[in-house]
Amino acid sequence: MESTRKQLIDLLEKEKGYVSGQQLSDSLNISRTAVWKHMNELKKDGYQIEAVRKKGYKILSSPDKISGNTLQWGLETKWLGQKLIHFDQVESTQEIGHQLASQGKPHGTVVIADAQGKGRGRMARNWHSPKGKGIWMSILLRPDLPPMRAPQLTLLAATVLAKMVREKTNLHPQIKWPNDLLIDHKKVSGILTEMQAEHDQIQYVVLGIGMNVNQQLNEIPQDIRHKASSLKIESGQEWDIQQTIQSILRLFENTYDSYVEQGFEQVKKEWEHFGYRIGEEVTISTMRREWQATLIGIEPDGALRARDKDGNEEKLYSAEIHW
Ligand code: BT5
Repeated sequence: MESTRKQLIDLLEKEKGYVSGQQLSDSLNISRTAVWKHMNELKKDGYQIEAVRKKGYKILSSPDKISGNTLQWGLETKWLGQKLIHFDQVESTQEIGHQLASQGKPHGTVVIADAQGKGRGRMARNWHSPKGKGIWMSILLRPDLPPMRAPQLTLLAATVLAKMVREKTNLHPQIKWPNDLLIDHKKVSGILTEMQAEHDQIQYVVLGIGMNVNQQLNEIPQDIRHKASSLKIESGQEWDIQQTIQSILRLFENTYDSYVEQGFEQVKKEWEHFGYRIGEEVTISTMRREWQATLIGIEPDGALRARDKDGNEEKLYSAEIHW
């Protein structure tokens, strides 16, 4: 169901001139007072609206900054992001995700921040999250799955990001196992899946997505400039962050729903389509060792299969790939 405010914005944006309060109230089947109240809410969220007696309302400009409301108005999802919390600045949306989970917030709750002070990657690595330049968001999921299937959610999220980029550009996104989205060999996005489990059941998952969107090259920290990039750098154009978030959430919901209904097989196929260096020789390292191997693909459970030069095959659940 589209929200009334979203419909109001659509009506006002369709008309180049003024739309009378009566016309809006007729089209939306709400009272004139309700129209007026909605207008005030829109103004609070940064819309500049002109109201002229006997003519009606007109949008002068849309907000240049996102908010929980503006994000939700264009959201075409059934459950994902129906509860959505937006912050200007947090330490890490992952932390907030865990807090919300322990407060019992529902499956599909989304936390988004314009900036993170202590964005984190895997193994307590740092994730650079400058203000207004990217998507820093965490999704709270309560899947009815055993803990061993949690890594599949990371792979699922990576295919969603790759599909979003493919949908909107001519670029060729690739996924480096397990959690990096690359464009032209550079990391544009990373995923961090953290889970709380008890017995043989996942209690909840906080799935973090960090995506560099509008950074220019000089806005990427120097120490990672050789291996990191943004959608803007790769596509040569500025992106609408709000629409990009909405597209990711829509694709995520669709992909997740079919994963729950039909299992991992389709995600596996999509992942392998985008898989980076599959069939090629790479260097793999774990805490204990480093070796050369050919990447074969992913297993039905999401593990990476690799073959060393003696022909021994191994399933990997956690490792770093280098080349
Ligand atoms: C990841 O870790 O790639 C997972 C990143 C998840 C970030 C999201 S943002 C929303 C949510 N809230 C959080 O606090 N985190 C999640 P990993 O594979 O360990 O990669 C980390 C490494 O990527 C760092 O050690 C750097 O080398 C590099 N890196 C840091 N910031 C980057 C950036 N903005 N873009 C590309 N690479 C980056």
